[in-house]
Amino acid sequence: MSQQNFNFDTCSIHIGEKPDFSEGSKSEVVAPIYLSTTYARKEVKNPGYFQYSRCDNPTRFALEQRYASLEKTRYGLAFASGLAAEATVLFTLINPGDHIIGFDDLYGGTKRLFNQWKEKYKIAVSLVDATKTHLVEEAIRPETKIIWLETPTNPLLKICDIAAISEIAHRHHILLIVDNTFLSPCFQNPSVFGADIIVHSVTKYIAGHSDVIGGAVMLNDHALYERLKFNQNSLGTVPSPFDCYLVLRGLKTLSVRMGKHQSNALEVARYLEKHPKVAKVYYPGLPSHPQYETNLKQAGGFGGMVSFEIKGGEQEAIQFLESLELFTLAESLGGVESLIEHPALMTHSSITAKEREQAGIKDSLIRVSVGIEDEHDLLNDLEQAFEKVR
Ligand code: P1T
Repeated sequence: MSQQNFNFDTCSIHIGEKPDFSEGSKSEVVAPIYLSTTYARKEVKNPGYFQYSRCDNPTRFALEQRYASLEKTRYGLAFASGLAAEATVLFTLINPGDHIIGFDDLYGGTKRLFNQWKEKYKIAVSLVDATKTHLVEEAIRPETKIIWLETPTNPLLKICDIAAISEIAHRHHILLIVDNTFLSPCFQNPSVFGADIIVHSVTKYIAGHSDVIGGAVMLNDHALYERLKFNQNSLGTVPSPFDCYLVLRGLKTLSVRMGKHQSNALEVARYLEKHPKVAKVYYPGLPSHPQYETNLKQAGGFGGMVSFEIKGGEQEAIQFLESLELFTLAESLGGVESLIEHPALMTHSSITAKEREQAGIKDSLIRVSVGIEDEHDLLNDLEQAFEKVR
């Protein structure tokens, strides 16, 4: 049976880690961590496939094959962080004078990167509310090179229509990039809906245990892959072999983890929706979410991220966050443990107050990465913290 025909759960365990029965091999079931930085050659003019570990490394090679299989693309590339992946994509595609269209509710670090590029290379960036597809088309200029989306977005969990925006992008010869971190390839494959490049902060669900910083890029176009691979090497934005091993290991349980993240998140969202001290809940799995139907159309799940506005403002939010005992007050998301944070003061503090206001990130907003602990323990912890808010 060809590996091409395997389904998601099988790919997430096996692709890239096929035992090698050739003579002299140890036929390992788990990919070894190849630490050697360089590879010997017998003849000066005749190197083997592997030469120097920044260019190619066998553990990374195994991971890159798995990335491609999970996102249903031809190619996968592994990076040292989500932002290293993003910076390599920008470096490859964007030249001075170019124009980028982005969703108005992207991760703060992505917006900071755009802002740096804007100042240094004199490019233009338009951030639009991509839940309204027509606003994306209206923002297009002759010099627009890429459209950059997240769906759901970080932290307001807005959803956009990938297929509709992809049709617009391609009609105007623009590349569509989708950051698929929040749903992971377990619940959504943007390439199936026409996205040209998929990026991930592997640090989150893909690695899944809050012990690796990593990034990924997946795509189908061969020429573009060659350019990105060239820059992955020339910029040196590669992950270590040990990190690649940890991600290969974490990926084996991705779909089991995502199922529990999601069922716990739904419980938390329903609980919050009924709570008298909560002003608003953002979760794509609630029928009250404004783009609930769009998400259903393109994704197999809603994920484990929930955001909400507490009644009051910054003071009440801080009081609540500092009263929690099981939820850990920390940036990041997607690990097995529940994390909680204040976007305006934490993950999105790197953008200006004006940008936060435009995106709708209020001082009362709290973002929850719902882990895979027992749901009753999670709800009890939220309840005791709400009781401490005056
Ligand atoms: O942290 P890093 O692996 O470099 O990934 C950056 C990144 C990219 N895209 C999305 C959607 C992200 O959420 C992130 C990182 N986000 C956090 C650290 C956070 O707490 O939101």
